[in-house]
Amino acid sequence: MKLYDHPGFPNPRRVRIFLAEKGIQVPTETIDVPAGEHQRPAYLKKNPSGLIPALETDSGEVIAESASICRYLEEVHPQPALMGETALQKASIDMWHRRIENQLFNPLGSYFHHSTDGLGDNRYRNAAWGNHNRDQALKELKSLDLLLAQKPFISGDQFSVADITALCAVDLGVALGLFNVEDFQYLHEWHSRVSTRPSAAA
Ligand SMILES: N[C@@H](CCC(=O)N[C@@H](CS)C(=O)NCC(=O)O)C(=O)O
Repeated sequence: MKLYDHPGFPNPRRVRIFLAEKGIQVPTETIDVPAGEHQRPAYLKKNPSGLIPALETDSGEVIAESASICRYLEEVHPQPALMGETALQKASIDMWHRRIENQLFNPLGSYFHHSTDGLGDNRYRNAAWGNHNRDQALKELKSLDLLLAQKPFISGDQFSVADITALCAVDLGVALGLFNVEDFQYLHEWHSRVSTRPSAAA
């Protein structure tokens, strides 16, 4: 297997943390996103979406989308389970994972691309849309804070892929200067719990 990656970027980090939790080591190849390598034919041939991460399997298939890469890794390395074991756990983790992606991670990405210099390229920008997404993400953080007052991890008692995606999103929001985790009591406690896991350094 090989992971197309870029150090410091939040979506590839989701996969790197997932791999670290599983104890799997996979060679990585850095795609120079700031230099536009992800939009060049050689990479587009592997992943037509032109985004990272992507995982190339030993048989040469390419899987993109962080959540789908994690799904594949969970299937080929089921333990420790990060996407649930019972039907109910699987559905609950999937539900929270989708919410974190849709209500927090993706809005922060839209804020980054529309309301900041983003990747510094000439793509379409709409600052009002970016700010709307920022507000959506901040609203979701408040809701997560309430949720985490009742349980240690996003989907319940067990650490899961939903926590991984939430951690990468929260760290992105902090890096963008949008909030401090200390401003949210329970989210702050959760953040300390998940950030001190060795995988968080990935
Ligand atoms: N939905 C994709 C999003 C991937 C994504 O947006 N990756 C960013 C890096 S964190 C990227 O490749 N950005 C390049 C660009 O927007 O041109 C996933 O979940 O993996």
